[in-house]
Amino acid sequence: MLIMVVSVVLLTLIFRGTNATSSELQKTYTGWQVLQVELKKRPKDNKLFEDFLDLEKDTYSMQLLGKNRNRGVAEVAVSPQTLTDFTHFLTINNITFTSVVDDLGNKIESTGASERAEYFLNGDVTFDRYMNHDEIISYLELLPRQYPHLVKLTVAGRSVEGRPLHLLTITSSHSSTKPVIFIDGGDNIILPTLFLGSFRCLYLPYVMSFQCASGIHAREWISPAAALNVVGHLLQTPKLTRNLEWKVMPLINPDGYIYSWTKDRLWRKNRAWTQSASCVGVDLNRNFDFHWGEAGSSDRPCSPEYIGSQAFSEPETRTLRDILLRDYNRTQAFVSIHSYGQAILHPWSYTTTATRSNAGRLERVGKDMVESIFSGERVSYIAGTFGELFYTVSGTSGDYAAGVGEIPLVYTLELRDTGAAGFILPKELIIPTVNDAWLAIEYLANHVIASDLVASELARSQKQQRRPWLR
Ligand code: 0X9
Ligand code: ZN
Repeated sequence: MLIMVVSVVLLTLIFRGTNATSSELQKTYTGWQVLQVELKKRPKDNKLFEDFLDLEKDTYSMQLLGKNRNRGVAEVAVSPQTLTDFTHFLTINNITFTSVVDDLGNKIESTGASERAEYFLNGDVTFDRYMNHDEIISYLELLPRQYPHLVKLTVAGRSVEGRPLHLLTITSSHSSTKPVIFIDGGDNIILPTLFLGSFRCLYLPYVMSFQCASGIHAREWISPAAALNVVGHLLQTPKLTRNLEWKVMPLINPDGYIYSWTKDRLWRKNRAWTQSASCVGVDLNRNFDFHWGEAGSSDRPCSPEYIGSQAFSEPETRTLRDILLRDYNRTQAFVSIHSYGQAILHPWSYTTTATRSNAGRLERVGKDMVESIFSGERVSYIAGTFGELFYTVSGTSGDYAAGVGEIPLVYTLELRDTGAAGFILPKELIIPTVNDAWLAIEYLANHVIASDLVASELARSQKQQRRPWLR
């Protein structure tokens, strides 16, 4: 019996192993075009176009790269075999389009190949080109040795293929004391205690947390680069590490990132096996348990926006969830970094009809972040909700952080560009683009620090009293 079980396990592993390597030649995109398609003002007038895309949601013949309601365009990559059908469909339906990339394969080869690592950086960092997975990890691993008092590196979980999911905790405030008012206990509280009416006013090692997650979508190579640049700046900005504890997950989807480097430059999802024998991967940004499986997501495993077999079916999203909820009572901000679209987005993404209770503040601070980017880099971003500006999507990390984590300041950064290069952002734009992210995050961090600590902490302790299980 034991021998039978062992053989079945071995056979499965061998099958999976060969399936994962030999059957997957590199996807070249030779002859694929990227078309920019004009969207109609009223969403319902785009139904025909959306239905067409939906039929082709298996990525073999077409892929929606981006859709921007605000600018009124969508970018679609189309295979040579489908091009005639698609352009015919657009023409007979009076939908205007232009070709923005005439051979995607060429573009990936010419810009993509030269952007890849020529040398292996041993623990160093560069923004002159994109860093591969191993380079990113060796940089992360050196940080706690170089900055032992500031940086802690932990493995917060494992990806589907077993790779470590790294979490950086950056703060210098381990021993600093800050005033906090709270009602009733909490296990991070130490003496001395002063009684103030019905409140106990404590001096305790307490610092607000700022969380940052990137690399959730494999093909958005600028995203982990932006997070590493933020880390680099933080290490040189004592004010921000003294007053905040930073939790940064620079590469949530390492399996997908590697796959995008080696097999398919436009790969978006993780590398989980699905119910479908031929389709791999769950869109991690559709797998969170908040309005899971609603608008803008798909229950078909071949779709790039596949939601997974159930909410939090993936180890990568479970890991991020646990980090989000662990610091529930003191996390002020959560930022997820994506590309592309040049936008600073706040919840909700799953709907355009509901408004979050602190929408006014989110909108104001979002606009200030846009201004901060413009004054530093002279490049225009837009601010608003994802649902309004782009399209509705559900099961995202941002909506979960806001809806379940109840984190006050939640933003998704969609970095450069607006579609001409899209995910294949040339290496010359890495430095200015990661600086956009830093300018926005630096502004937000200063805003968190300047906000009324006592008032916000009082509100959160009351909330925690109501929901003690969310500690
Ligand atoms: O569709 C997505 O998952 C994100 N856009 S992307 O082009 N990078 O794929 C945006 C999600 C926006 N919402 C939140 N994270 N809240
Ligand atoms: Zn993304």
